[in-house]
Amino acid sequence: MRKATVTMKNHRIAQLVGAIVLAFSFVACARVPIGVVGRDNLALNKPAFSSSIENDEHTAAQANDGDPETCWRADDEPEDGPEWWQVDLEKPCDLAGCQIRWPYAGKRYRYKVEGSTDRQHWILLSDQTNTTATAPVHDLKFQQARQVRYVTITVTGFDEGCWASISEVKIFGREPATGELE
Ligand SMILES: [Ca+2]
Repeated sequence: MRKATVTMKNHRIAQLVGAIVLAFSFVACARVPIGVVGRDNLALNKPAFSSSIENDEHTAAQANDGDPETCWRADDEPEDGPEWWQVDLEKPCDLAGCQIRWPYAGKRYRYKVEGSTDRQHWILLSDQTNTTATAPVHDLKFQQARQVRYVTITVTGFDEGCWASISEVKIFGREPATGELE
């Protein structure tokens, strides 16, 4: 009889532990975003262009070479318009957002991000022309960025003491399909 009672207690304890494990599993799963933003950086080492470069040590390609220590830097010559940096993702992608790393912390960079399928018609992906952010890393979400192949970041203004320059741009797609870029 005593043995039967002990066995019953063990069974109830096992049930209780199982219920707790199951509850934690649900909580853990609920916190994991599923298939919304791809992890791959679609811009990494893709063809890059810019309105100008300061010198060969700061080319457009250095803003998407995966190295936060290298950067694209525009020249300081008067231009017809604002300086810009552009990447060709080499195929149309549905984009979720991007991350831009600016060279200097504590400085305001004002800019806009635009996307295009054909390099002719552009849509505004993110308007930061009035931003007051001074953090070096900006994470931006795109609402309607479908079939975008080209992404351009146009620098429209910056604080004194810095200039049009970007350390690194990462671009993220929607859905796990981002891994199909090979
Ligand atoms: Ca870089």
